[in-house]
Amino acid sequence: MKVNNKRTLSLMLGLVMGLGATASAYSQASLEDVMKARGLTQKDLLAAAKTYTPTGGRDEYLVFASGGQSGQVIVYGIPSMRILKYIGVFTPEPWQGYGFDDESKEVLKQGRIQGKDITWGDTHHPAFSETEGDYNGKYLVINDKANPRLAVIDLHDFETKQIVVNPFFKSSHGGAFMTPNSEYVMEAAQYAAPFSSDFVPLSEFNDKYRGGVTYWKFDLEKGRIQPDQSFTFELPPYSQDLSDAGKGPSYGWGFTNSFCSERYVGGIETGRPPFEAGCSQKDTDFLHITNWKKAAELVAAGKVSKVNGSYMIPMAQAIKEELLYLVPEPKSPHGVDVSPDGTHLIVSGKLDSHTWVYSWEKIQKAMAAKKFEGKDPYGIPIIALKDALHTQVAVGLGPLHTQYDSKKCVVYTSIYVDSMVTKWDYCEGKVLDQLHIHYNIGHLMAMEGDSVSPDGKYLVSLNKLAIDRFNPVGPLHPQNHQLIDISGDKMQLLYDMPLPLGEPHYAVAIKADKLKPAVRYKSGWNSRTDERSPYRTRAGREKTETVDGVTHVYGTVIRSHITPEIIEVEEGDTVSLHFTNLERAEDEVHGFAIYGQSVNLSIEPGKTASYTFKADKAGVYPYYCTEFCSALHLEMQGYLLVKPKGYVSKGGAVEEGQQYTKADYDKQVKTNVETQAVIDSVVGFITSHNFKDFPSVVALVEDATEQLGFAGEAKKKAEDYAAKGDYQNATLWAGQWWQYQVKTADMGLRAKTHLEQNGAVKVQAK
Ligand code: CUK
Ligand code: CUA
Repeated sequence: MKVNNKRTLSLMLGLVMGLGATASAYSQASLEDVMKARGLTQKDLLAAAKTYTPTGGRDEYLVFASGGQSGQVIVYGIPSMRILKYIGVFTPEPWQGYGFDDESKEVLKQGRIQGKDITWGDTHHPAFSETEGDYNGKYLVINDKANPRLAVIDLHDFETKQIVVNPFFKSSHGGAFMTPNSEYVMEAAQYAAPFSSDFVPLSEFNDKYRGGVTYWKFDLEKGRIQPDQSFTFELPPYSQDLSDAGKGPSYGWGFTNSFCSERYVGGIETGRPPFEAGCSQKDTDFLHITNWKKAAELVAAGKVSKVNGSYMIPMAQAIKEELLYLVPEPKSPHGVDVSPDGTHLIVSGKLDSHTWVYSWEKIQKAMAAKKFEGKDPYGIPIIALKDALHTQVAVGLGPLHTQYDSKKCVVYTSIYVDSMVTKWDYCEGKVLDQLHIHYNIGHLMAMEGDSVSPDGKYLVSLNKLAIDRFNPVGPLHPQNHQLIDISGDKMQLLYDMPLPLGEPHYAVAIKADKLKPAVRYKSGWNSRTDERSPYRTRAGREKTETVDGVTHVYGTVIRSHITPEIIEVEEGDTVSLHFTNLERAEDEVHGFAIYGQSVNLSIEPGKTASYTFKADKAGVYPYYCTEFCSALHLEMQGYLLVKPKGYVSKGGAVEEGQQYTKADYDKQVKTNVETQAVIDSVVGFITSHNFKDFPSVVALVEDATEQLGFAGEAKKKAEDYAAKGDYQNATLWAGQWWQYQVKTADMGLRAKTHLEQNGAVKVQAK
């Protein structure tokens, strides 16, 4: 340990004297040499220059992408395509402690289906909360297709706060889609099923199986879905697919696609033609148009009944109240995308080579005139195609989804079968450009593309296959997100990003400066409920308390110790550990893991995280911090001692490994005095510069000052023991005093380096 001390100190001194700032040895090779050696073209170089982000640089946009089968959300930057975070949503994720601490287990518990834990999700469509049709940067909602659920992520800390389960559906794909003021989140069913959880034979498919679209009430203030104010439209057993909410003139309405309006039920094993044959017979399927605004008024007026404990509008009522209409749409449609001004809708049929542009004005006229071509088998009025269509454009084979540019009338459609993006003009109905991608594009996504004011600039192609794009890693290939520059007339492919997680379905991108994520929590915070935790513990108030047979440990973590360090319980006890991170410093997270338990806590500054378990076997269980948080991180440890029932202590104190003398104490004090000189010189440097102009340096200085305060407390203890001649305790406390000095110096040096590298200037000494 003494050797270690010296090394750390000399390193610090070196840094102070500027020895650590070595001149960067740039490669002597010229750009031409590198291009030649790596076989790069001018075009490659241009693409690289458009995406390359130097160290410390930030991205202009942040993307929130569905993590597909991982049940997570992936956050990355544009144009760098650097991955910043995987957010645990429907699936436990140990790094974040998600699904391991008591607090987040409560969130996952909300997502139980018929009492069963579901520990994964098939995430498809993320949506930002909106204000007047623009992303407000507050919340993100995403669906789970496999189990019809939605999750709410707070963008203040990028954590999942809520999961809701659809009270009617057995799967859901057409969510999440936000209405323009986040009034509601749309979630449409996919595979028709009975609304009850009962067995219903397929022979009753037409009568008892149902589709639907749920409008989940969203409270933008609280950032939570309110199930008790949400309502569902009962829809025919057509397989509802994607949705989109109207805006501008179409505000108050929602649009939902469907496929398999043939209502075909397969049965390949009994010789019946498969689903795929029966579901693609008709030339058209149905676009469902629902009036959520009027429906909400009916709910508020008490005119809608509850089924399964939730408001449900039966088809007959929706027809009678003029809330529900159908319009034919191209064969096996997939995406429905409302234009930013809300005047047009673009629908693509996977089995048609055209995109169909609908005019909301025409649709409204037909509705007002009650001009219908007939009714579907459930009595829903059908508006004739000619009374709704603006134009059809041949864009390529297998069009899926459409994104709107910032330029008026310009859109981009993903072409699945032909593996390309078609840029076209929906006002004029003509193709403008086409770009091949690799391979089989699904969704595509433009910057702020779902808002009323898209930014254009970049497009991401979310591909279904990667095939030969990357180094082979076995039969399961990474996914491929391709970045495309759409700022010019011609689209330019810039970058391939492999994502080794789940299938990319949809993604949304927001201007990075709209997000204002926190650096720390308010002290003692339950981050999942966003309330002060009842287990919040302040420095010096750590305690153990048994309430109703549960041993509660109110602990704290701060560099570099866990309080308490020894926990003693008896075999069979239920133990509930609660740790509050006392740090205020940015990025000073502590973890917590314990032998023989499936737990990792991620305790960010200010957070209180808990872990409750039964200590069912006597034994010794070491625990430790799982984040390399400081030079003394490895020493951030402790023991849980589970004593056998009825164990009687034989007495005796904790054994001392090493005995210390006055000489040891004096030596430690000498080190501390030298370290203080280092600290003073760093402080001198910082205070003689305009450090207050650098917010991150101000934060570091605050942290350093706090650590130095702790050093002072330890110094006092050391000196008191020395005065009493107790050199054992005096030396140990002097060591602790030095630990706090090291942390202070660490912060101080980081601040000094930042000032040096960012052009801080000398100021007049006061
Ligand atoms: S989806 Cu269209 S390609 Cu929106 Cu679930 Cu995957
Ligand atoms: Cu805290 Cu390592």
